[in-house]
Amino acid sequence: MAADCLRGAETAPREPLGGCATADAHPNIALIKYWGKRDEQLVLPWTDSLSLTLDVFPTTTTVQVSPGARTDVVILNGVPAVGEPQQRVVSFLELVRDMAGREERAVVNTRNTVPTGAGLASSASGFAALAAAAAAAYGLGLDATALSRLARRGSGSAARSVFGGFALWHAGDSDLTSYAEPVPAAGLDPALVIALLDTGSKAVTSRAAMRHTVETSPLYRPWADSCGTDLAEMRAALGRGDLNTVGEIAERNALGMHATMLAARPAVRYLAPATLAVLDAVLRLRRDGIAAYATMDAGPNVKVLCHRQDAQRVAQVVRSIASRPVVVAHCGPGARLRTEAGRT
Ligand code: 2P0
Repeated sequence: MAADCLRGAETAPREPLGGCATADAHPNIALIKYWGKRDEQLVLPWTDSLSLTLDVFPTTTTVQVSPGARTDVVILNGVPAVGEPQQRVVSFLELVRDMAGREERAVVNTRNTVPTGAGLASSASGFAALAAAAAAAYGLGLDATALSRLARRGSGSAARSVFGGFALWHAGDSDLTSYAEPVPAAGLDPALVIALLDTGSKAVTSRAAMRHTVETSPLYRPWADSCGTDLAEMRAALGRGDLNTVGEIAERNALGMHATMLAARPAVRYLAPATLAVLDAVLRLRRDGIAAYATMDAGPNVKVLCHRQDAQRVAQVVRSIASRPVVVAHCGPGARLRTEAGRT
């Protein structure tokens, strides 16, 4: 793995930066999934999860504190946000203001290069970037662990995007004990081939779907219990740089998560016919001796984990099956503050 990937997030300096800060963050894809909260308010999950932060689809967010303004303004890709997306950002700013003992409203300007709400982790990069920028703009001096806790409050998976490379989010049982940290992975530098089968917004948000799954699926508890074993085995495999075992565990964990949804009442089904066609192609690649393993999130898109040197071959096969765009991603960095932009 590139040394960059092991570096923690570059976080806010202790001195306030004069009320404006810009941060960049990347999405992460979970290899051991987070699916289900024990506490909705604090965003505490039932299970630990483990992810790989990517080097594609960054989010860049600027937070400008506006003394005298009566409301927060949220601009998403150049358009003022309204409704739930706006409310989530405003609630998050309230949290930051409470922590900072401040009251001024802010202008939040976000550029998201990942399709929003398509199961491609836009909320992970989005809230990791917002947490880093807002914490700096309001003068909070947070270390990487505290920043991960804060990002978690915006969106659970954002706790992991604070870090580059592989990150483990400890479920914990309180605000203090629920945060992510980097995980070493001896020499592993894999690729993730992303099949963009459908980049439209999903019909059911992951937040609503995971709540419904926890409440109604008889398979939820057995899957959550299996995550402990999956995590222990995956950490061991990462420690010895064993991509085959990492991939096998990631694939079974993702299929198990989707099984919990399919067994929910009524079922939640994110997987589409094209998803299954790519899963078949992944099986064929394995039969041909290529280490390729699939994972899917709250959407039909498939991410195929493989060795860096096999990525183009895998991408070619996936593209020919799906006739849809394919993006090859690698290990990416944690959330970073652009300090020079912050000194206003
Ligand atoms: C994950 N996903 O571990 C799992 C796998 C989707 C499937 O984290 O409610 O947007 O904001 O905490 O983080 C998507 O859930 O949910 C997610 P909230 P989030 O990546």
